[in-house]
Amino acid sequence: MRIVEARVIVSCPGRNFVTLKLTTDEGVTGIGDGTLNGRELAVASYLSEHVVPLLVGRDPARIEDTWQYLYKGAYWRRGPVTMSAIAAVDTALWDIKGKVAGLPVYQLLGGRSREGVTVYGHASADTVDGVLARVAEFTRQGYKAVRVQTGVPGLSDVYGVHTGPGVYEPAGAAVPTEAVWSTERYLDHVPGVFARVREEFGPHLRLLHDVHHRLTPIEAARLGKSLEPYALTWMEDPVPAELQEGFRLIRRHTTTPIAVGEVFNSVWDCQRLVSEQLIDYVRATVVHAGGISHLRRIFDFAALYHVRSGSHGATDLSPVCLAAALHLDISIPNFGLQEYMPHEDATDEVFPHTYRFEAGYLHPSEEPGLGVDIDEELAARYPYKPAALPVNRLEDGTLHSW
Ligand code: GCO
Ligand code: MG
Repeated sequence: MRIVEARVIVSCPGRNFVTLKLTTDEGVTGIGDGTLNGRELAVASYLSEHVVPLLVGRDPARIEDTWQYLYKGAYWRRGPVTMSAIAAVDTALWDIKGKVAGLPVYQLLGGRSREGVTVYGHASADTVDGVLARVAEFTRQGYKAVRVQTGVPGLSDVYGVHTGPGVYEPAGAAVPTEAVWSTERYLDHVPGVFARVREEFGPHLRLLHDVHHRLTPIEAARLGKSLEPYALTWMEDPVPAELQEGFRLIRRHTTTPIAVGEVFNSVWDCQRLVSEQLIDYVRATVVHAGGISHLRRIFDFAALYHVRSGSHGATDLSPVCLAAALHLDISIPNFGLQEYMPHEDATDEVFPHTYRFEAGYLHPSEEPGLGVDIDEELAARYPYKPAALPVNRLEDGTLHSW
């Protein structure tokens, strides 16, 4: 079998997505997600200019060899653009392999290790009362784990607080919008929010919080310590993770578990964090970490050190990425949690899929391959719209992490 066509599809059904579609001489197709929020066209052009010409004529069965060919063959290794492009190819090849075998991809990865994939939902609101109502809705829908984010008094626009039904990341403007950030106000506010949530929902609901890279190690240590009475499942991205040694300082001070990795692209980005047991969950994802093949390598490495998976699953990753993540989640031994935010209807229509949510769990598709497709005609009706993520500035105007 040979690949005869590779097409890069950029579409904006609610938000921008980059999808690679491969077709073989026997008419089998496979798709992979290559979306890098806010930098989509860099991956689209990397794929169409530098990767597509190398794929035509290749044997789609040779997944690992193709991965190595694109990784080592580029000479310039790693980085989000390269690794998202490789991920798109890798995911599409697993899709093809599953279809050829007549098996869902998780069967090719070793089969089921659990009955369902436990997911966490996003409860957010400007006020604490508002967020309590949102958490209650999630528990009614059967969620076992909920991420809690609220507004911070004195700050008008804070990461992770939904601005309306179905609206998530405000990647709306071509030029980033700017918000004002105050670490002092934030650290003062957050422990009280979790005190209220625990008081209302008791000890069993799993609670998470995303710090979104905005603290220094000692500030994160203080936050982790102040959250200990509320037994969080994880505190996410407490500091930017370029400085892996920084986590030693956090670890010295708190037993609040730590999840990191949504901006990681390779096993090398988490090598020290994992091998020194400085984190508890690794949040790398199929699309940004080199596809199913490389993410499985990351999870296998993590398993040696009692680190579990906690894959990123925001709506800026397409349903193709989520479908692929579920095949890994159901099969790996060290699964932790999967982030889940339902996509908007327009996105789901462009990417018809057969994974499903039920009572707090997602279930991967049982169809051969990934069990997700792209409706190209519909996709063409949603042209690309430039959209950047916001930036944060401190009250004095200094640029800060968003
Ligand atoms: C999460 C992430 C997202 C990112 C987004 C960036 O935990 O879901 O932090 O909210 O901000 O994926 O594009
Ligand atoms: Mg996050």
